Amino acid sequence: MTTTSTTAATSPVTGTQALLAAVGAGVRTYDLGRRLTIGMPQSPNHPPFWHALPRRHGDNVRADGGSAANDIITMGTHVGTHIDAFAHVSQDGRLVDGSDATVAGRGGRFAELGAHTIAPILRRGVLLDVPAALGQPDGCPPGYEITPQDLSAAAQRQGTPVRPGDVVLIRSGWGRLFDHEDRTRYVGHASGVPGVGAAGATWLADAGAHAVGADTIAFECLRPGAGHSVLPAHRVLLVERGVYIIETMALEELAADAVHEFLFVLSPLAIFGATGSPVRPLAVI
Ligand code: UVW
Repeated sequence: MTTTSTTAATSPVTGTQALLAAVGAGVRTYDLGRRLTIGMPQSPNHPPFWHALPRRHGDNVRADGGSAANDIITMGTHVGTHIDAFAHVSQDGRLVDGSDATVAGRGGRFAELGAHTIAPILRRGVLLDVPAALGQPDGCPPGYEITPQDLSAAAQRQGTPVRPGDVVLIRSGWGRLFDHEDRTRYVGHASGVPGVGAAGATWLADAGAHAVGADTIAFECLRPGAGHSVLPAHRVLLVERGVYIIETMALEELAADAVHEFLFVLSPLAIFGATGSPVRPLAVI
């Protein structure tokens, strides 16, 4: 196919060809989503993941010998790797747009702030490897509050400044515990969990992040014994600044390969009025 020089830069066909050429040339994709399994670590705030196979092969065998199995899942929308919609958190009865959260409902404000309103995300992604910046490759200590200085040091060390519109993923190193045989370790109620606090969240919002994510269950710093009772970064990001939060991400592979900048891809389920959506984000390089 030929294209004129005036249309080459903007033609959708040419753009598609360039993308296909890139795929053919071997782009690499990192899966940033956790596998969904019964009993996986999750917040006790949310209904657990459950998966059953009500119809098994052989239950209904067609005349030609074929049969189909099918399954059913139940889960909270904030279980496994997921994105928080702006409907998820209110402060003093107000949602991000200032509306009254107490009159919200599936036909009310959640119609405007639910998971279905999160547009598919295709943006520059930056991984801020905080343990690497701190010189603690095993990960941040339990309950450690990641400071704005830590975030800035990570960005500077890697040469990947955060730009307006970015998706910023924060590696704390805690993700290594997701598959630990003691499922309570990752949840970290007793030990605390590392993450940003209000100051780090403000730094991310000031940098212009469109969305932020982390390898932990609640994105933010959880103090030992405090559980999920106080979540200041959620207030800053979801209520005050309008920044989406992605939780329980798999970031170890990116960090192991020192991939700090990538194309970030995420498409939430368009669950009408939902406060969040399970997702399987990708990093493409
Ligand atoms: C947790 O599950 C702790 O986080 P969120 O409710 O914000 O999704």
